[in-house]
Amino acid sequence: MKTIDVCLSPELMHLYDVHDRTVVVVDILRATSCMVTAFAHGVESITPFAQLEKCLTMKTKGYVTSGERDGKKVEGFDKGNSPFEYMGDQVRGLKIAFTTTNGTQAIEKSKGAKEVIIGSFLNLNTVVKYLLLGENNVLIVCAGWKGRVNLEDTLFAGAIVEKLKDYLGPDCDAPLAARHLYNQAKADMTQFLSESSHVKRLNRLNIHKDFEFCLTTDLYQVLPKLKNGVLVA
Ligand code: 3SL
Repeated sequence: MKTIDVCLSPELMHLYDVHDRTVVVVDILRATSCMVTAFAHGVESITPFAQLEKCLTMKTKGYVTSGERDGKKVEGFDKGNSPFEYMGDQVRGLKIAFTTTNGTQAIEKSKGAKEVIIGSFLNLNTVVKYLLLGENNVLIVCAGWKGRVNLEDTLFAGAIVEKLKDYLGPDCDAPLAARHLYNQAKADMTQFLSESSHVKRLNRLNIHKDFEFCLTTDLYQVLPKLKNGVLVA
């Protein structure tokens, strides 16, 4: 039986050997939800960066620069980190350079994996099917917030573990904890997450609609995958 594990924070990545695993990076609010939305609307590629400065230099190479720090669009960047900025005909064919507080950091830390794919509730079942048919053991890497655990990424991990429970065995207790949490939350995830730290943070920035959108399940069927450091659909 293949196995599944959950890394609850990128700070715990040193505990995991990923060279033979498929890693699913998740940052529900909002980086990986933006990436999935962007590919669903036809962007050509997204190059993730951990550092702002490096990301910004891509502007001179014809890239659209996207970025946030602490939830706010970065000065000098073309786009921020709202999924609504990645919809419609104007994003079709774009090459995007992207940096975020946690999501792109988690991608950076996952680069030693056999393969890296991008997950969100928006493409949940596409991710599940891919993991089911694939031959690798799985690690879900939750982006969290500045090294700390968050609820929304843990819930996504739990949803994957729940849906694959008959096919992938847990490697330790983190997948079990995530699964129990998801089962407790799934009837009303909006309510369950209402007191979570990042939802409060987004509310302070007046971006509650992003939160509700990012909890939409299976709106898109795209599967962003990292190839030579670049995400493609
Ligand atoms: O940390 C990240 O990667 C972002 O998704 C955070 S925020 O939702 O833009 O604040």
